[in-house]
Amino acid sequence: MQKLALITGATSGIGRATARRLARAGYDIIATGRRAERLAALKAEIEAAGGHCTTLVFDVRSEAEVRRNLEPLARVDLLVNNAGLAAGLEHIDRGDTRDWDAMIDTNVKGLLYVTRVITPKMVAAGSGHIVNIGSIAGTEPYENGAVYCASKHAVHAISQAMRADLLSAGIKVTEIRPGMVETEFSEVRFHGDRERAAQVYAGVEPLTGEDIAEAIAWVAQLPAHMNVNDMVLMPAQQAGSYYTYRKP
Ligand code: NDP
Ligand code: 8X3
Repeated sequence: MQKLALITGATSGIGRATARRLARAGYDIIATGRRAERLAALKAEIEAAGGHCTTLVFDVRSEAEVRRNLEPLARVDLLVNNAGLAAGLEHIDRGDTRDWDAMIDTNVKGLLYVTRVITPKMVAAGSGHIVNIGSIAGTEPYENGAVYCASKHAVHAISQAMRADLLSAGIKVTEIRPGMVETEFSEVRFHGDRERAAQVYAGVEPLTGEDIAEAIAWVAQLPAHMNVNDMVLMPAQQAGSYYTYRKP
């Protein structure tokens, strides 16, 4: 039977690259996100290359939308919980609480809503693999990033706990925790300020969405008895949240 991969946040960056990569690996793809046109373009691209892609347009922050879209799915072999964002980069006394809500509602609650619908299907099937996209921010909190870092610390804790919860059901849980990846992430963080976003990557050769997709495709194809629990990936010029070597 054809394997089915569900990827949240497939309209851009890591999620879109993962949908393309897993389609090339032979998965049928369910690509989700809020931007319908981008999902339609991705579907056309995957199908032109001989793959299969279904698209679902919904906001992971809405439990009702998540349930309406995902409950009808018969089965999912691989769930990539990728949808997420950073919004703002401010000291705690100046942060915008709307940014905080967006990050917590998307990165934490959205991941939980999706997981709550998909895991019973995997438990019933007696197999499955969940890949949560965490971050190095999930273990290394940095100045100006309290709420984003808190949301990724939550993903780190949830990943470890759900791995234990799902162990006896034969479901693997992998957390992929990237450092700097050049996607639309910084543009979103700076509310559309492209110049400021470009500065994040100045003097560095960052990872790409394709690099992370390669790692996801690798962990997904390991033999049944073998799991990667936690994978940290960084550009060669980065050693953690606090250390980046920028070429002059
Ligand atoms: P992008 O901004 O390029 O992609 C984010 C994706 O998430 C988009 O497809 C977007 O789709 C989706 N998304 C955001 N909010 C929602 C929502 N409310 N409902 C549904 N989908 C949503 O960033 P990245 O690819 O870099 O980010 C992907 C993940 O990787 C995030 O969880 C991020 O925290 C994590 N990460 C990124 C790093 C980086 O340096 N780039 C490093 C470490 C982790 P749409 O807007 O169409 O809904
Ligand atoms: C994204 C990487 O360093 O901006 O999670 O937090 S960082």
